[in-house]
Amino acid sequence: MDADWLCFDPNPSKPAYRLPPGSVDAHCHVFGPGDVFPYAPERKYTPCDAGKDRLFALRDLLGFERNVIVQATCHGADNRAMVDALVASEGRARGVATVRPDVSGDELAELHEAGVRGVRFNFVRRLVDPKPDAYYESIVERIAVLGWHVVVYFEAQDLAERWAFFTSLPTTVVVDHMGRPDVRKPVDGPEFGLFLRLMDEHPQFWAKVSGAERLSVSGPPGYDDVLPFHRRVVETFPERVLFGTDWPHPNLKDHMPDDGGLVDYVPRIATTGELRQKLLVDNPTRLYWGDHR
Ligand code: 0GY
Repeated sequence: MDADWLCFDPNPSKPAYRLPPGSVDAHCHVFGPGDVFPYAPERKYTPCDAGKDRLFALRDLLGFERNVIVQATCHGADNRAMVDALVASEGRARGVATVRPDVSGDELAELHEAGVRGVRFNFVRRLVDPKPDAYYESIVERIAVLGWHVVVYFEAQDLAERWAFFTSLPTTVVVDHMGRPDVRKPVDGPEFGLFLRLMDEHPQFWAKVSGAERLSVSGPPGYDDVLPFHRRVVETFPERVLFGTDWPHPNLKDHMPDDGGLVDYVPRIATTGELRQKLLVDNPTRLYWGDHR
């Protein structure tokens, strides 16, 4: 089956901004190739093949040293493509997996050995059919003992409904793309205010200041409408933010970003060297390469 969204930019630019040594691209994916690692039958979209070799070439071009590879819904709970990339990275990538409650202890141990340090719960309705809370709670019981964290992906309008569940989680919780704010609304308004309150009142929450290309209405090259949201989170919670390219940008239908341009966006949201060191190096190193056992 052909991909039903745009393919990633095959010739991204080399960024003008030079990333600090040890920088981590903390949100990216590998897809397939589908003839080796088939896409999940229950998937809601079929991606372009975007394998590990392309990801590692992009890492080197952009100036990152490491990656966090996040399992996407098109591969379901079959983590083989991601694990294959982790092993091939020789310690330069960590992973976030999708597992089901019946995952065995041996499977979890193998994932840990390969470099997985978290599970992802996706609540975006166009991507998955969400399950009852008990489903996710039974997974958390299994992974918390490994020192893993939970990554959640949801849309801003669903945060109030999920608040009690999210804040009951006993692990660190990382929020993808800052909980997808509607950037046509004010950064000081009630919708984004609820997300900022979550981060403020619950210090176990972290945020990925990623997804400019998918949250923006004004679009490239500046993503000027997303910028104040990202900057607010970086400046308010500098110890609990991560940045990722989101390569290969699944489900974008209007434009594909230049990944070099996304790196050049970083100094605009993290405006001092100290903030950039935390965002790009110290925070992801602590969360993904620290000893959480
Ligand atoms: C992202 C965003 C999207 C897709 C997924 O798991 C996924 O399929 O996360 C999206 O469509 O917004 O971060 O990859």
